Amino acid sequence: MREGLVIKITGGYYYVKSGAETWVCTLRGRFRQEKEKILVGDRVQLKPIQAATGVIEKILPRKNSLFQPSVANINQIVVIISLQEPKPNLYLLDCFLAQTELARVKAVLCLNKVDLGRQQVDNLIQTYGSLGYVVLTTSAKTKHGLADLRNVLKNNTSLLAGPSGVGKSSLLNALIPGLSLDTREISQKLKQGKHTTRYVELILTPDNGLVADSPGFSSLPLPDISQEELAPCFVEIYKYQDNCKYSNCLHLAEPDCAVQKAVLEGKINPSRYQNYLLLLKEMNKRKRY
Ligand SMILES: Nc1nc2c(ncn2[C@@H]2O[C@H](COP(=O)(O)OP(=O)(O)O)[C@@H](O)[C@H]2O)c(=O)[nH]1
Ligand SMILES: [Mg+2]
Ligand SMILES: [Zn+2]
Repeated sequence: MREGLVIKITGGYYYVKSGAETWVCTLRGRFRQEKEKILVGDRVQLKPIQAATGVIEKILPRKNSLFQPSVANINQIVVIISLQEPKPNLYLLDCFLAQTELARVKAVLCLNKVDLGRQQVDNLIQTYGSLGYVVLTTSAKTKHGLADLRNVLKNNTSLLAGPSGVGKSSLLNALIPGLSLDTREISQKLKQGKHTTRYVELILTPDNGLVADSPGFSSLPLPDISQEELAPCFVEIYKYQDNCKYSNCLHLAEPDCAVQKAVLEGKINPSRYQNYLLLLKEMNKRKRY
C-alpha cells in the first residue's frame, strides 16, 4: 500500500502524487456507493496495479474541506483582487474573507494589476492590514511583488480565490515555470458560456508548495450558516460583539450594541460593516426559497 495526495480528478480518474511519481487511479468498488466523495487535496492509500496505475483503497482523515471549489486540506487562501479592470469590489472581497474565516484557514490578500494604478492601495493596506491580514501588491505583467507571493506559497497548500479576471491564473503562470493556465480576456471567457471545465487541480510550486487555481464561478457561494454565525467571520465584529447587551445580537439596530457603537466611533470600518449587513441580507433572502 502506498500513500499519496490527490492532485487532480477528471473523467473518473484520480491522479495521486506519491513521492516523485503520479499514479493514475480508479476507486475501489465500495467507494462508489459511499456518500463521501474523494476531493482534490485528500491524502489516500492506494494499491499499485501496474506501473503508475493503482486503486484507491482508503481516504485518510481530512483536516478541512471547502465547497466550491471542492478541495480538502488547504492551509491558506490567497484572496486576489485587482486594482483596475476590474476595480476592487469590496463586497466580494469581504465575502471571500468571511469564507476563509469560516473555514478557519489563514487568509492573505493580494492586490494585483498594480501596474495599472495605485490609487486605492494605501487605503486597502490600511483597512485590511489593520485587521491582521497580510496584504501584498503584485503585477503578473511587470512581475512586481511576485517574490513576495512566491514566499507566501512556499511550503503551503494554498487556494487562489477571487473574482474572475483579476489575474489568478496569470500570477500562477508567471510564478511557475512551464505552466500555461488559460488566461483569456473576460469577454472571451463569457462568450464561451458555461461549458468551460471547472475542475480544481493542485499544482506544485518551485519551493515545495501546492496551489490550486479556482475556476471562475457565476455567482458567489454564500456560506451555509445561520445568521448568528456570520458576525464571527468578520474579525473586528467578533472582537466587539462580546460587549453587546443581547447574546444573540445581530448588530442590526438592537439597543446597546457594541458593534454599532464601534462603527459610530470609527473603530470599525463602515464599509466592512455595510458589507456584513449586505451579506446577512443575502443569506436571509436565500433562506426564503
Ligand atoms: N495589466 C495587467 N493585466 C493583467 C495582470 N494580471 C492579469 N492580467 C490580465 O487580466 C486578464 C485576466 O487574467 P486571468 O489570469 O485570466 O484572471 P483570472 O480569471 O483571475 O484567472 C488577462 O487578460 C490577463 O492578461 C496584471 O498584473 N496587470
Ligand atoms: Mg483563471
Ligand atoms: Zn451587537
